Amino acid sequence: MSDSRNAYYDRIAPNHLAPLWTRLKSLVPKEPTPVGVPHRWAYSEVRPHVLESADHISAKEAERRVLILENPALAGSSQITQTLYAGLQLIMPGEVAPAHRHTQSALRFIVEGSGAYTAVDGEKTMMQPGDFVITPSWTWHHHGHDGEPGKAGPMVWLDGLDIPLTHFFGSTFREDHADEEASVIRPTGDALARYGSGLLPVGWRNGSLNSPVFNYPYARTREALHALTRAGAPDAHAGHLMRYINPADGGWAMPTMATMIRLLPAGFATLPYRGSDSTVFIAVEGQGELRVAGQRFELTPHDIVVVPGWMAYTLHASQDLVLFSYSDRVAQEKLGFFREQRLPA
Ligand code: GTQ
Repeated sequence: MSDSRNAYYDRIAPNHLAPLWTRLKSLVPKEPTPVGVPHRWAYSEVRPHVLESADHISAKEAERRVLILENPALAGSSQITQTLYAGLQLIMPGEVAPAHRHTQSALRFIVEGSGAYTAVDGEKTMMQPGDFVITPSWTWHHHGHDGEPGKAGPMVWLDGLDIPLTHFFGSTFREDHADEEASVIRPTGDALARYGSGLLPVGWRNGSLNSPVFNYPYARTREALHALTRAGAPDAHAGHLMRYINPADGGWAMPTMATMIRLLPAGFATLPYRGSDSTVFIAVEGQGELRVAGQRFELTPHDIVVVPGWMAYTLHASQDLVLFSYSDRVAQEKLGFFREQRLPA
C-alpha cells in the first residue's frame, strides 16, 4: 500500500474516521460467516452438574438457578448463538424463584420432573415434560415447585431467551417485584381454554405481540405429530416439521424467537438444509443424529445441539425422533433478512 495512503489513514484516525474500502468486504460479506461452532451438550453429562447446583445455592438466593449453555467459541459471552441465550434451570420442591420482569422474552421447554409451575402475567401453569411455555417481554413471572421437600423430585427445563439480541439493541430493562410471588388472578388453564382449541372469544383482540396460549402442552403436540405420520410423507429436508403459532394471527408464537417441533419417523434421514438463523435443538423422544460440518452429534432425549446459521445439516432418526428447536428466524423474517436453502444430497 502506498505511503501516502497510510499517512492519510494516520491523519484521519485522530478524528475518529476510518476508510470503508479497506473493510467493505468483511463488513458486507458475500454470505454469513458463522459465529460460534456447532456443539452438543449430552444431557447425561450435564444433568449431575445441574442437580448439584441445588447443594450450592437456593432458587431464592440465585433468583434463577440456571447453568448457562455457552457456545464454546463464545466463552464468557453467555451466548449459545449470536442472538440467543440458553440455560438449564432447576427448581427443587418447596422453592420459589422470585418474581421479576424484563424486556427479554423467555421460552421454557420442559425437560424433566413434575409439580413445578411458572406464573406469568397473573396465570399459573403446571409444567410437564415436553411443554413449551412462553414468558412474554415485560410480564411479571415467578417459578415455584409445589412438591413436598424431600419427597418430590427436582424439576428442570431449558430456558431460551433473546438476551444477546436485546443487548445488541440496547433495550435491556428489568424490574424486581415487591413481593416474592406476583399475584395470580386467573385460574390455571384459563388461557388454554380461551385460546387453545382453535376457538377464540368473539370480540377478543390480542393486545400482545405474543400468542395468548402461554403453555402448549406436549400431550397435544405429540398427538398432532403422530397424526401427521399417518397423513402423509415427511418433508425431505425437515421431516414432519411444525411451528408453534399465535392463534390470533397465525404468526409465530413469539415476536423474537421462532419455535418449532418435528417428528422424524424411524429410519428417516433428511436432505441437507441451511438457514440464516442459528438454531438450538433439544431432543424430546427417540434417538438419532444431527450431522453438520463433518461432525456427528448423537441425539438422545434431552440432548441439546446448537447449529450456527448458514451451516448445512442433516437429521437421521434411528427411532421415531421428536426434536424441539428455536432460533431468531421470526426476527430475521420481519426485518427481511431470512434466507434458507434446501440442498440436494
Ligand atoms: O426465568 O426469568 O435462564 O430472567 C435467565 C434469565 C431465566 C427467568 C434465565 C431469566 C430467567
